[in-house]
Amino acid sequence: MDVERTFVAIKPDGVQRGLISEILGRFERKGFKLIALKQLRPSRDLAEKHYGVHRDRPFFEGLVEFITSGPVVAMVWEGDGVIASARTLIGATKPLEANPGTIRGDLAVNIGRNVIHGSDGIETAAFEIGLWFEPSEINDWMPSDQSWRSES
Ligand code: DAT
Ligand code: MG
Repeated sequence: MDVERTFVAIKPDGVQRGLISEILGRFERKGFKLIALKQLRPSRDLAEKHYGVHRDRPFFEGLVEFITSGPVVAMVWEGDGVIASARTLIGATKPLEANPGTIRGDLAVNIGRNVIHGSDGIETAAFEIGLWFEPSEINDWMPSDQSWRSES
């Protein structure tokens, strides 16, 4: 399994509902490594680029309005297979269809307020990390228990 990096963001609803520690804790306890973290209110330009693939969808305008409505907690997590695993931890896009045990399954009911974003593939992850973070904001560090964090 390759060491990957993925972009994860707690959306304004997650921040305002006081779910930051709950969500961060799930990634931390899983064993992934946090290598970048900041809180920011995204600009419209950033939001439109981030959700560019959805530009022609009917929900696009509402999505951009929502994600720019307040602070977001933006993160980069690193680890073996972290891109797909983060998506598993997050759960299905529609919270009512997300499995119990997932973040959306446990903490959300509304597709337009589904608490968290996670990159959906290798290319998207690289694009989103570069969009949200300067290289100098990403910390390459070695936890003392690094060898416990991989499969072999
Ligand atoms: P995901 O966030 O699971 O990657 P996505 O990339 O398909 O889902 O969509 C991005 C976000 O857009 C999603 O988290 C919530 C919103 N969204 C998606 N489909 C929607 C819909 N049918 N109605 C309203 N919002 C929607
Ligand atoms: Mg997506």
